[in-house]
Amino acid sequence: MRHVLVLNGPNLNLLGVREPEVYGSATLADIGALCRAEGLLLGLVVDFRQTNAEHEMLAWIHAARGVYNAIAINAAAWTHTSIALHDALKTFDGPVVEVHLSEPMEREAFRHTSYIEPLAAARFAGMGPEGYVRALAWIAQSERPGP
Ligand code: CA2
Repeated sequence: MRHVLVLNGPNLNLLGVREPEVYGSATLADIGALCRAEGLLLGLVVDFRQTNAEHEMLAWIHAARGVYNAIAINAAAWTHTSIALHDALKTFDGPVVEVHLSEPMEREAFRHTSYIEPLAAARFAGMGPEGYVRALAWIAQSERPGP
């Protein structure tokens, strides 16, 4: 079985509780359950995590090398600020897929820079929790052995 690490950054633990007009009504636990269920259908084991501590996110990425086949990440605000996250993701040996619930490019100018995008193999944004499903489907098809 292929193993996928799905990472979520700061404040995403508040999903479904605050700002439903921006991020929808699904909680992070709902999205985690959706990802695990979709993973079963796609033949992926999904490890779904969230942290508000950047050092913890960096440690998870460092430890992912050689353990997980791919990373899907909604880095939340760190997307727009963290060169440390960019550098850590660069050390990972599998594909990195960038995910956002909203489309940052259609929001405030300070969200228009992504430090994840230059190293992301794919990006899904602006489709709510479906973006996570699309990321897993992309990972499943990208790693399927050729004919
Ligand atoms: O659209 C996304 O998924 C974002 O990554 C969400 C981040 C934002 O900084 C990015 O620009 C786009 C913010 C996550 C904060 O989540 C909250 C959820 C509920 C209430 C307050 C914040």
